[in-house]
Amino acid sequence: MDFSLTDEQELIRRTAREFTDREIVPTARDRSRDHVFDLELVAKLAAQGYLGAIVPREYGGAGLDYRTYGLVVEEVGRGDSSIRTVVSVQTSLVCSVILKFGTEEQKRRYLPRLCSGELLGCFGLTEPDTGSDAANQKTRATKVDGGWRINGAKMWISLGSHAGLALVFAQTDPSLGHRGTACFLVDTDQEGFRPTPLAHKMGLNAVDTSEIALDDVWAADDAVLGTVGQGFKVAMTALDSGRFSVAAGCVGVCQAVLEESVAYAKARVQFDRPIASFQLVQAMIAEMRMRTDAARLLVWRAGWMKDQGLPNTTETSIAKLYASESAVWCANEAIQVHGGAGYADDHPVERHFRDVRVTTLYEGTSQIQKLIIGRAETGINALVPS
Ligand code: COS
Repeated sequence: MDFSLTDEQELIRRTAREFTDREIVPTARDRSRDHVFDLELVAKLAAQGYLGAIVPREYGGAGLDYRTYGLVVEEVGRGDSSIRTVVSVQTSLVCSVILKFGTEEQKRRYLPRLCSGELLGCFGLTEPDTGSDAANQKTRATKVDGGWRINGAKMWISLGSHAGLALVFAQTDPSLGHRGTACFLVDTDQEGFRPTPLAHKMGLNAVDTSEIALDDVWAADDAVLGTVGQGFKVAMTALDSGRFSVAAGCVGVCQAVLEESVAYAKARVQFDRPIASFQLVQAMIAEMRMRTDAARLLVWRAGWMKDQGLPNTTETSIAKLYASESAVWCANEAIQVHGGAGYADDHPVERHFRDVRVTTLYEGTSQIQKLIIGRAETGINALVPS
């Protein structure tokens, strides 16, 4: 693997860095304070080509490879994990699987509008009683003339109240287990699709997270993504891309809190010296730097493997596990460097800490990532009773 970036990658990275510093960072505190999901900012992300970045140009995307997509996501994540979540959901959880499993007609109908930001998408897998055990969908899809009726509920759905298109995973035949699951491309503009934004989250205040009631929701036969029975595979494929994107965003958080900590430690004077001159402060900064570098290299490896077309589920889980745990660790440590000042939102480290906490939970908890990695190493599925 070549660690150097091409001139084009350097340019895309620098452009994303400048965009983040100009459009995202200055408003991040207020959007978090006021719980504002800024749709104008989302339109700017789309104009930059960051929604659907990996979608080929013929479908309206930017046609980036995964390594380059990861650079963009890192930069956006350095500014604001709420806004990075929009990029990750739209690009990885929604566009990537329409691209992979969609019919030509489905791709032409949805991808250009998703990439342009005209349409937002959401990913309806998690349910009130179905989290890690994603194969155990309680939402039911019943076959009727010309299509399907879907009943159930979804939980913790990013963009759920703003999406015009929802990928809804539902069980069509419980006797088939995960092989009975289907993924439906659901038009949210119907009475039975009822999202409610979740209030009182710890972080990610500047992006919508909703629960969704599904009451006789309609999906026509041609709204099945992939085949009936292929839904679980669609979900896992989406998560292979989504976990990569979360990991890249977490590298951005590591970088942000490292930079904030260094700047603060050099400016803050105690005992007549900048606190950056104290060995115990330097030890914290050194470990933050080490984790940031290691997380970034794991993300680059996973991206490189995706671009080579190599199997990469394990390496993606390793990147997601390490980058998310490191981002939580680094953000916590950055607050320690800031002392009392880090406990209020005058400094971004407070927001990064609250926002990044969810990354060891969503798109597969750290425990699930360990089971995926452990299974790959041992050949034993710890989730199946022996
Ligand atoms: N890509 C494509 N297919 C995959 C896959 C992947 N990464 N991982 C598994 N599959 C397929 C398997 O090949 C298998 O296919 P067959 O039906 O042909 O046999 C099927 O999916 C079932 O796989 P497996 O037996 O590994 O499923 P498990 O029920 O053991 O579940 C875990 C595996 C735990 C890894 C999965 O349920 C999971 O990721 N859970 C966490 C869910 C999650 O991240 N939720 C957050 C939602 S977004 S906020």
